[in-house]
Amino acid sequence: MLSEKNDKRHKSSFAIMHVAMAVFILASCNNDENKIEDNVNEPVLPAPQNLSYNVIKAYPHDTAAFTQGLEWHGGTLLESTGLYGKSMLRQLDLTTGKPSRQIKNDKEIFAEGITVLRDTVYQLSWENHLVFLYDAKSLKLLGTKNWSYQGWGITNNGNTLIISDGSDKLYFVEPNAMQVKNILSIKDHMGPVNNLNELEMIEGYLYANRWQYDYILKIDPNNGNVLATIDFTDFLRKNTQSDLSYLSQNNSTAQINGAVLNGIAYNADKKTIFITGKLWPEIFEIKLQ
Ligand SMILES: [Ca+2]
Repeated sequence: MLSEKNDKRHKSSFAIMHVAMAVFILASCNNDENKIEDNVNEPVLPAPQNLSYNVIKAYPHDTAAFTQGLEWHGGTLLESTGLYGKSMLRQLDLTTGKPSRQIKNDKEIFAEGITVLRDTVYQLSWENHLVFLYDAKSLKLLGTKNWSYQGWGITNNGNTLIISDGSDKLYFVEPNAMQVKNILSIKDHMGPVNNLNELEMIEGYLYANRWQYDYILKIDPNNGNVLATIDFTDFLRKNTQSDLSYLSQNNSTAQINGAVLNGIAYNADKKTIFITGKLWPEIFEIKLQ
């Protein structure tokens, strides 16, 4: 796309450039950004909106869980946790925060995001280039599939898996052959948005954690434009009932830095969203306003 745009620019005459500049000035004056896009072929996105929310409830969360994926399925939460030797798929008991069932990955696997598509749980791994498939009811391992890129976050739109790899790209993937059908570049008014991590499809829009940023992005799945952000700055400290001193013990900066916002799961029946972070003491249920 970029080279195509550049070619077009090189072919432009001075006359066209002058017209384009005049249109740009006019468009700037009346603040109509769509007009800029139409006339100079240089998309200018509006800054994302800020979506507000209410916190409905807090549930206990295992402070050892390095949360990489969260999914609401069958009336409960499924969680995938990372780190070598500690990676697992678990079904959570929301009243205690403890797993009611857990399936450990082999110690050389660093697990990442999960999603449920047609009663199959797909669990990514970070750099192992493997996707693990489980029966969503029994959590029995069904097999593995190969994946060419890093695995960070995963969701689906009912037919197609949607996978992040830590870049600004989202991969739309046919689940049987794990064949990439489309690659979407995610961008906002400042340019490409990288570090895309845990994902969730909510009412036709993609929501994404961005690694080491305290907000969730709302993305248009048709063009990759960031439409809105949901601000979680200082969210845990403001909303927790727990003592957070364990996150700063032994001068463990790695632990501090690791305990980032990650985990989005949508309960379509209640239209609420579960959010948490790595090593967080709670999972929070929120509702967008
Ligand atoms: Ca999710």
